[in-house]
Amino acid sequence: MDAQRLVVVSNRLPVVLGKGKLGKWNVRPGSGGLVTALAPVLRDRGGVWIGWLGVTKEEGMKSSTLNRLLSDGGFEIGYTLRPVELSAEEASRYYEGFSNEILWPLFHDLSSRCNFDPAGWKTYQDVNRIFAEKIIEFTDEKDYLWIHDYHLILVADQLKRLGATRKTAFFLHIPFPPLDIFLKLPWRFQILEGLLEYDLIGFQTTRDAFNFLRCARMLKEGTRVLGRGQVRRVVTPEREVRVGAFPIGIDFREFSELASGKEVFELSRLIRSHFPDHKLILGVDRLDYTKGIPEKILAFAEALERYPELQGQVSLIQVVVPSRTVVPEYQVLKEEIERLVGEINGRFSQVGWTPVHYVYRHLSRIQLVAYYRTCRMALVTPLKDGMNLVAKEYCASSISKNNILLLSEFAGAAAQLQRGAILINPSDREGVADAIYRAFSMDQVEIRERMQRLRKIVRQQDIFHWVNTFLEAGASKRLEDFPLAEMFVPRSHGSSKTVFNARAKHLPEAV
Ligand code: GDG
Repeated sequence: MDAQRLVVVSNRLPVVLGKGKLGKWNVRPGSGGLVTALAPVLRDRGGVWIGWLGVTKEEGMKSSTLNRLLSDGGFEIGYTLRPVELSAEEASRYYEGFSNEILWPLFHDLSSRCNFDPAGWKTYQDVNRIFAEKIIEFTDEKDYLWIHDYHLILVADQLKRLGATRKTAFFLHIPFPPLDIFLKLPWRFQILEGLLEYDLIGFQTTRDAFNFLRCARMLKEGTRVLGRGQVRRVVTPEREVRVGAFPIGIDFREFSELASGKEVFELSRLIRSHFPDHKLILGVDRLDYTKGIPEKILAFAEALERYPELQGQVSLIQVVVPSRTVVPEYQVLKEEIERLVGEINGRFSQVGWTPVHYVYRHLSRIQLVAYYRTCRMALVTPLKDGMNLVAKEYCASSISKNNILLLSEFAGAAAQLQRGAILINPSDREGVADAIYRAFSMDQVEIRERMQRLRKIVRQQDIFHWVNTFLEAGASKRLEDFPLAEMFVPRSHGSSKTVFNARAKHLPEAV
């Protein structure tokens, strides 16, 4: 291993394991914010991605089968996949327990939803150590480690405890809470100290970075924050860490090109034909209480009530993607959403018009982009969100520029998109209802100007911009400075030979 490689570490690998009809295991690409964002970055870079597959040791996959499946998958995507194996108990306490019942709600300012069960804390540390051990096995001191998200805050600390020296950077995809909320965490000092073991810590917004800097100053004695601008230096009595805001972007070109393609065009026509002359509002959310789905449905009902002329004219298509389905709280949320949809449809439906179309499943990328392209308005209502990629994907797919984005003030994306989007407070039901009505009354020139502004920002600050600014801050490198993948064409595709993968030039789009 001569050259420095980019090594991504995240809770989940970017693929999911499933069983086919004959009971044989197979791998499929994964979904979710982190995977959608990072997959195009590492593609063809010949780096390594270390993570858990979402299948526990007890589920009985042989290590040899696992490694074969992953090496085939890695060939196709141009980087190596390295699995971390967890037992059912480890997965449950670390992932469902500590990560998703403590850190997730707390960091989204929803401390009343936290279950501060101390059992999860020990397992969280153990699993972070297991990740650190895998990192030591699969990387060397030259590699650049980029560790992702709240599941893995203690990895740098565990690497140090195991005596390993690595260059480490951490990116938090979710918000970082203000001091008074962070203080509620029983393990606040350990989590803070753990973060301070990285060389660079990246947040989605300056608000999150400032929240963290304040916590560091108040909770760690002798800490000073130096410098100005995007990246600050945090000097503690033991070490120096850099901290900055790096708003994540999307692969704008991919969404824009998909939206212009024939498949999306035809699907878009089909969707339209089911809603003749109706104005369509779109909601796309993972099933999660932070996404404000009930609040959105209630605000839409409020709009129908306050502005009866919208009845028979406007429909909400709400796509909910199943997520964390084993957690009882998420099942309760699903039932609540379904009850609300039923109530509103029961109350307002007319012959030929149903107000809410509810889709509870994972859509293909083509279907998703077809909805983005077709719907006149996207209603994005998180109560709090690190960034919210759906808002950006909607803009990238709005090739006709006749679409309107209504965006929660509490999404990280609001900081970048506020000049083109209509900002809303999702808890203000009447305010959102008024905004929906006003947006549909807006003149075409203003709609186009707003969408053009949005598309420009999303295009300029895309996923490659994000990764390059992060790598420049952390390693004084850009993505292209890491070696291109040297890929061996697998035997089944002909003779075994080495090829070099070249990424197509990243062309700007006229907006
Ligand atoms: C976390 C943070 C932050 C959704 N439905 C389908 C589908 N998706 C894809 C979207 C989008 C992703 O899932 C969702 O991303 P979000 O950003 O909205 O939300 P989280 O999953 O909560 O992500 C978030 C993100 O990390 C990145 O840093 O923005 O704040 O919470 O990419 O396209 N994809 C497909 N079918 C669907 O039905 N194919």
